[in-house]
Amino acid sequence: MLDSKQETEFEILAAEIRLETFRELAELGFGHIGGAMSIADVLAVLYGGVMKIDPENPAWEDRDYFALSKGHAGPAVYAALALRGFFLKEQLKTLNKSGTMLPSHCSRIHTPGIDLTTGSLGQGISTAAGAALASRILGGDNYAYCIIGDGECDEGQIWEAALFAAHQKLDHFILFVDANKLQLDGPVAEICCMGDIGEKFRSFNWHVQTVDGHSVAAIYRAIEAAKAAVGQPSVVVLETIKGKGCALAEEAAAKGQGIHHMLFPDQETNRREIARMEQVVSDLKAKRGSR
Ligand SMILES: Cc1ncc(C[n+]2csc(CCOP(=O)(O)OP(=O)(O)O)c2C)c(N)n1
Ligand SMILES: [Mg+2]
Repeated sequence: MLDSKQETEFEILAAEIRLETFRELAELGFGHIGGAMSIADVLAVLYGGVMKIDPENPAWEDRDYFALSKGHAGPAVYAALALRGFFLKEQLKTLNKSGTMLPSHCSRIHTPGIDLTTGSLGQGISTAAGAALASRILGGDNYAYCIIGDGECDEGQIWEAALFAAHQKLDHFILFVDANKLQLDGPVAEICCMGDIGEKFRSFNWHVQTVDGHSVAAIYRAIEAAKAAVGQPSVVVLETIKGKGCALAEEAAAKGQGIHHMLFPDQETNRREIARMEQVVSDLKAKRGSR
C-alpha cells in the first residue's frame, strides 16, 4: 500500500528529476527534452523506493535491474541516479561533454548505476528480458524493469522480445511503455500506427495494465499488481504527455512545434524555467511540511 506521505515523496522526486534534467539540457544547450520529461514520474517511483538498489554499490549482485530501452532519455535517468546518490549532482553539468561519465545515451561502461547500454531502439528490451531470465536461472528474486517508447514499438525486435518473455514466463520482468503518442518527427499514429499497444501485448500473453503515467500512485499500484501476476511478464502502458512539466516544451508543443529534441540557447529563458521548476519542488516540499 502507498500512503500519502510516500506519494508526496515520489512527487517531490519526480519534480526534482524534471528540474535536474532540464538543468542538464540547459547547460548543454540542447537535448531530448520530450521523452525525458514524460518518464520522470515512473523513474521517481522506481528509484524512489520500488527498486532494490544500493548507490554505494551499483554492482550489488542482488539488485534489481533497469534498462532504459529508449536510451535517448538518459539524462532523466542520470538525474534520478544523482538524486539517489550514485554520483555527485555536479557531474550532471558534464552531460555529453568531452570526458564525461554521462554520454547523451545510456552507457553501462561509463555511468555508475546504468545496467545496460542503450540508444539503438529495440535492443534494451531484449537485454532486459535476458537479465530477468539470467536472474531466474541463478535463483535470484530480483526484478528486471525496462522502459520502451511507443514509437520504439515500431521496431520488430520489441515483439521478438515480447514473444520470448511470455514463452519463458518471465514474471520478474516488468516493462513500461511510455505512451506519449509522439515519436521523433510526428505522431506515432501517423508514422506507423501501433493501434492498441496493450491489446497487442495481451495477445502475446502478457499481463497488461494501462495507467495515468503522471500519477505516481497509479504507477506504484500497477507495479504491485504486476508483481502479483505469476507466470507472465507484465507490461504497464503509461499514458503520458511528451514534454510534461517543462513549460518551454509544453508551449512549443501547443504551437505545433516538435519537442523530441529542442535547442535551449537563451540563458535568461533557461534561468526563468529553472526558477519555475524550483518553485514546483518547493511547493511540493511545503506540502510535505504541512502534513
Ligand atoms: C534503431 C534506431 N532507429 C532510429 C533511432 C533514432 N531515434 C531516436 S529517438 C526516436 C523516436 C523514438 O520515439 P519514441 O519511442 O516514441 O520515443 P519518445 O517519444 O519517448 O521520445 C528515433 C527514431 C534510434 N535511436 N535507433
Ligand atoms: Mg513516444
